[in-house]
Amino acid sequence: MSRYPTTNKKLIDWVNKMARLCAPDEIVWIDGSEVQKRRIEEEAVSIGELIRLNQKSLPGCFLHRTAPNDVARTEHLTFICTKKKRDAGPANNWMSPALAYRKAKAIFKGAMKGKTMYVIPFSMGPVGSPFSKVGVELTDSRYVVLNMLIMTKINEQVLRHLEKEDEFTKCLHAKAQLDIDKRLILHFPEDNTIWSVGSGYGGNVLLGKKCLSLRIASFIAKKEQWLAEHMLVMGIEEPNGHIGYIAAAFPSACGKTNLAMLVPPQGLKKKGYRIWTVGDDIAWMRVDSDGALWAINPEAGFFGVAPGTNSQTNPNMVETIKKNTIYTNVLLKPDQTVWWEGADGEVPERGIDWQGRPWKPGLKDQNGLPVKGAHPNSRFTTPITNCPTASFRLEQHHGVPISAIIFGGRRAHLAPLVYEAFNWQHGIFMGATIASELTAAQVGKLGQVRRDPMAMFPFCGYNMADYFRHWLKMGEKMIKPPKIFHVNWFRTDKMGEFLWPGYGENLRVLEWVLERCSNKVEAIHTPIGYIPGPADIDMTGLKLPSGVFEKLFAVDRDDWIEELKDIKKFFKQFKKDLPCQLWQEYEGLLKRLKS
Ligand code: GTP
Ligand code: SPV
Ligand code: MN
Repeated sequence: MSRYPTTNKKLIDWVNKMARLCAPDEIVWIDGSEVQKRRIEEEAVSIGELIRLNQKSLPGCFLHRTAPNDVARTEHLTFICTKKKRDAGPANNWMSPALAYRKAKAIFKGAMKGKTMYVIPFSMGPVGSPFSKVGVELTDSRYVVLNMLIMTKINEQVLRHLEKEDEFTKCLHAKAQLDIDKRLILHFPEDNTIWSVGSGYGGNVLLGKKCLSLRIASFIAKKEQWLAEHMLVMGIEEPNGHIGYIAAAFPSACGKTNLAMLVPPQGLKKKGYRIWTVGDDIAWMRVDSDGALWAINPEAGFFGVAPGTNSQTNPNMVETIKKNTIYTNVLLKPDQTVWWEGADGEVPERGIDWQGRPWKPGLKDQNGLPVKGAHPNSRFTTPITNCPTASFRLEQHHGVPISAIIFGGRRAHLAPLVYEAFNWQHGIFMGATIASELTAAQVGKLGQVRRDPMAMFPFCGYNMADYFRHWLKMGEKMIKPPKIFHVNWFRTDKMGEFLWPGYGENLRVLEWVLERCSNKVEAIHTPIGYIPGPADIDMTGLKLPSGVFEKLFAVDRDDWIEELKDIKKFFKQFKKDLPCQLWQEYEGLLKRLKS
């Protein structure tokens, strides 16, 4: 038998070339088998890369700790390496391909000495679907291998596909010294290549996720006329059996996972709604022959935020992560189970924190600040098939038809609970002007508001001005484009308390969204878009304090005029490249606000 499970010469040559650079002791091809997975788990446990959790209460579950300086995506070390700087655009860090390869080569050189290089052929999306893309990741991390086994499709079919078609995304990863000064996350869209070195954190190293499925895929999607988006996809089944599917883009740690598998609140339960989860982070969408927009989730698992996950906020996720789950940077309890801030049950009396240090409640650091048991960006990796609400259409090659597109963010002030765009072009302006407060999902200043168009600011693999133009053009390709909405679950009162209870209650808003899509309900015209009338959101079983509903939907003209100044500044950085339609929308909004 050949040394390789493939005859794809391009693949074999590339693996050998990268092996010469990284100098591993051996090369192991990952085949997706249970036997091989078990062996890698054993090895990871024996060298301390994973901790086996209590197999009675958490069968097939493990804990992993990353280096303390390696706990979130490092956007300042993430680059788009196109030949021309203009093609990366002002919203991306850019490096010339020649310099990027040279810099990274110096770090990759010999980085796998004494280690194994794993070769992971994977598919994003069902193999053979017109949506799907194949990649191959080379890595020296068993943690990456085991996560990729959950997050992507790895099996015989992928290799068979590579026999017929030799195009694939070349993904190279090495932990190297895990030194932040020698860390680079490089994308070469023109070469269909990703190089990531010096990190062991999810978003930096599970290269099928943000790197391939958003940055590289968005670049391909523009060329091939489809959309690769930072969106959840969910179906809402009405009692008559009709399922309305929505796609929603919120920035990192702003509620996609939670919305994608919500449980209908008490008051709406009797209506008999049922939720179907298609995806919680990424959507690939195409216009099909019927002129409608269809979406798939290219991922096979969730890489979800742990803190705040409990039976009240997200009972479906609590169920999902009971087995075959890898926990990262959470607290280890004495009974070998796990805990995080906002988990179910009592706060444990003691445990081992995410940095491997003894922990107890009330612990303070040198500055007198509380020490968290779990890192705020601690996460779990878990198969979507574990999820009680997993859609029955996950394997369908054409995906699901999208009725509504929703944009949103974390805005303590300004943005109402929900408003609807007047039309597609206005909706693109709405998406292009999303702003949100920074969260623990990225290294940076927590709470600071930044503009995050379509929640893609850190993930667009090309010039965002061209990206906006692409969105505008996609609207023209559809016979009946989805309606576009904006939501904000995070508006607060003067005390900083959330005005809206969120989570399952968000279904009340989605109900209005779907009713708007099927023209079942009227709306009120405001300068920023349509909002629901006071009786149009079903509030059965939910009592908001008096005046709160009005606060949730208030549109403050002065605040919006102020906001437009920031939008103008943001748009201006794209200079002449920004589509004129967005300036038209800007002027239109300003005029409506001033009239
Ligand atoms: P990424 O995986 O980083 O892309 O994030 P995500 O958008 O999937 O965010 P996720 O659903 O994991 O939510 C992140 C945080 O927001 C968690 O701490 C949640 O508890 C909180 N959250 C989610 N939905 C709501 C909501 O409706 N209201 C409020 N107040 N908080 C929410
Ligand atoms: C995000 O930050 O948007 C995530 C987690 O979904 S990561 O995969 O790390 O990017
Ligand atoms: Mn995300």
